[in-house]
Amino acid sequence: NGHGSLALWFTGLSGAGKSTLALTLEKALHDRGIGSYVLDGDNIRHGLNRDLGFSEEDRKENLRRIGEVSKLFADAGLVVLSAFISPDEQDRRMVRELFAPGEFAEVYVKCSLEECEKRDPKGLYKKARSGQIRNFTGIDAKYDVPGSPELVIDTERTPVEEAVRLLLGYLEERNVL
Ligand code: GGZ
Repeated sequence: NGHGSLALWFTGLSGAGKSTLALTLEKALHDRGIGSYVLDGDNIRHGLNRDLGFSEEDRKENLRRIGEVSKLFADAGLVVLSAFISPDEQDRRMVRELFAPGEFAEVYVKCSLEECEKRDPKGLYKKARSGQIRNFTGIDAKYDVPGSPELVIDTERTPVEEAVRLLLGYLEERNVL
């Protein structure tokens, strides 16, 4: 691999810590002189994918486009850190298949629904429980737990600094660093 050219795909429930991990890793990579870029709901769903909602079909199209964009960033030599719920195992496989085997790794950001609901940083679980939001992942929309992710980070037990060390160790193993 040499350097760059890898997509790390973070999957997990809303509030599990995907974006936090990706953004903290991005800083650590920058400190090591490695170029990376974070894609998440905040920079994709308000722009490129503003036409998409949260039906199964829209989530699939959301992830298909993000997969293609992730590939472009990886081809440009960056470590791309894509942080999306990506609840459907088949959709995640579709994204994986866009990449060469050595260019993609799935990171399951593991956190119980109970804890995510307790964190509820944007108050969305509360709205989902009260019926103000429909099709909310974990409440009235499914999340397929990844069957064979390359990495699992349990954010209920692992502080973010330690999680970043694990991720850097993994990137070293994959000869990205
Ligand atoms: C799940 C939703 C929903 C519904 C709005 N279900 O924690 P957040 O707020 O900041 O991130 C979540 C984001 C999920 O978008 P993704 O593109 O990652 O989802 S997917 O991969 O399934 O396409 C959440 C917010 O959008 N959000 N409505 N109904 N999350």
